Amino acid sequence: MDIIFSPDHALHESPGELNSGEWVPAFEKPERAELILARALEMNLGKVVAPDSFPRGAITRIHDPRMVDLLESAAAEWAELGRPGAALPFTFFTRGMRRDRVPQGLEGRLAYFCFDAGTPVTATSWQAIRSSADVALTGARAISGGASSVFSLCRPPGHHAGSDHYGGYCFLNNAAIAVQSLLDSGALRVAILDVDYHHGNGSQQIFYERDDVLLVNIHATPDQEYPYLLGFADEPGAGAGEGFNLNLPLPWGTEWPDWSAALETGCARVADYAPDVLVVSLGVDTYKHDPISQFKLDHEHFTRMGARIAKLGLPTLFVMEGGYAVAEIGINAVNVLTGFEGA
Ligand code: SP5
Ligand code: ZN
Repeated sequence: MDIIFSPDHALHESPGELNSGEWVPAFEKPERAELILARALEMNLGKVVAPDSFPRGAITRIHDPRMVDLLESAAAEWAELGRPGAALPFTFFTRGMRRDRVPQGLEGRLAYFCFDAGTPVTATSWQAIRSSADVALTGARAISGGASSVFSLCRPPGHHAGSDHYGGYCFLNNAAIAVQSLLDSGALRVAILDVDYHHGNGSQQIFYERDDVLLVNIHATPDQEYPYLLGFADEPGAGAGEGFNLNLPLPWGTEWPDWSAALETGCARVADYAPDVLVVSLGVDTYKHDPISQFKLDHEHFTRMGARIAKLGLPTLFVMEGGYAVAEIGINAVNVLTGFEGA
């Protein structure tokens, strides 16, 4: 399968993050994408294709234009105020606060649109963020054009970003932007299978009231794990979208037998929905040595995951999300893809 990749991803590099109360080097770093690409080439997965530039309108089909503006200008505004480092909020939205007006100042807009302290905007982040959306959109267009599978090697990742909020190392929801472009190009129903260790809260919020997108999420239970405030089992979708969201939360320590049972459940739901296209939000932070995660999958399980997904027999767009065991991220991510192709 083709690999859509842009070297511009490296323009986003977080200066560091808080982990258990300590300032540490960022887990989401440029090496991740470079090592996945190197492994994909080593395994002859396919040819590398540069993304095209898509109009901003493809992004604002999903995201509030005011948030897109903020991501584009935050770093320059931050510097103009004489502040060092990257743009980060100090306060966050909570119960009882106003959601009906966006404050004028930069700090206020960051507080309004950003939901965590792990997602800084640096001077060159926007170009990387935009390129990541273009990588997803280029993959979607290839699928619309008849490709049976494509790997969009997105970085930064996207599934934590909602229509009007960003966080969790994610700025724009690349998978959701791709899904909307698939629908706009003629697909009637699209399913998202999110296998990242963390719940894809952004994707869920975006599609929660829609029946043209089925979202299946397999992830660490929010009772124990980030993003904590969404991703429980009793979130079936609402309105027209009722029945089109399936959360399969699992406890810390989950190993392959329980994880693959959840995958069976999820795949059965996808098959029942009979979508025109499947988009896989591909995180490999379920790996047993992931530094911020607590599932116990090993290399071979990623191969089996890919083979099971292939059995659905659907045109499939893989969109890269998380995975922080950097030394082995290439093996794990590419195992899913070769497992898919070998099935
Ligand atoms: C795309 C993606 O995988 N985003 C993940 C964002 C997670 N960020 C915060 C994780 C906090 C985990 N705390 C772990 C403490 C271990 N010492
Ligand atoms: Zn994750």
